[in-house]
Amino acid sequence: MQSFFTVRGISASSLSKLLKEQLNSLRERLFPRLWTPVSTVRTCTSLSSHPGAGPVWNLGRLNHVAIAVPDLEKARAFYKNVLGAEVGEPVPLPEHGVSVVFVNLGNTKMELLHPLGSDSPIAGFLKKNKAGGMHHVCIEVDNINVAVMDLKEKKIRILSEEAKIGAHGKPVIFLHPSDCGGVLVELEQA
Ligand SMILES: [Co+2]
Repeated sequence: MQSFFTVRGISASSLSKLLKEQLNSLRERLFPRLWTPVSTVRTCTSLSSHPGAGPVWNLGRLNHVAIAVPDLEKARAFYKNVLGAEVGEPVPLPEHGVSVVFVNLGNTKMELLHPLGSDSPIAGFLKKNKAGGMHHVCIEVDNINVAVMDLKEKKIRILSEEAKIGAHGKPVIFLHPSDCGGVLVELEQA
């Protein structure tokens, strides 16, 4: 639609086009690296398969951050009494070789892990990190089996052949830290 409003002989539509072009070139100069399309971002709103594109999986919420601690009671007391967090009792999980204290943070939780039994997966970690340290982060996925297939295809190393039942009774996998920016990443079926 043609506008009759003009500024010094320039119509409103060409003025707005001119301004838009100026703004875009300014934006490209100021934020060259941010000036990329965001269409590749996947969210959990679409849980179905995309026809023709093969099965898909989506990353969801941060489920927990796991911290390996050399002294579970001391770590529990720190989060409870010093930081004032909502902290549970220690829970022995012999099938996973750990005792766990859950720290509830509202939007996510932390898990304080301490070795249990002779074959604990975090004993070696504590040997290398005497004061303890961040052991892994756990992110939810909507379809863990499809995630496994897709990640294998993308040459991301997975620490088990297939998903196993994790500490919350749900299937989990662990991705090799060297393929994930130096952090052990656990994916858990939501
Ligand atoms: Co975990």
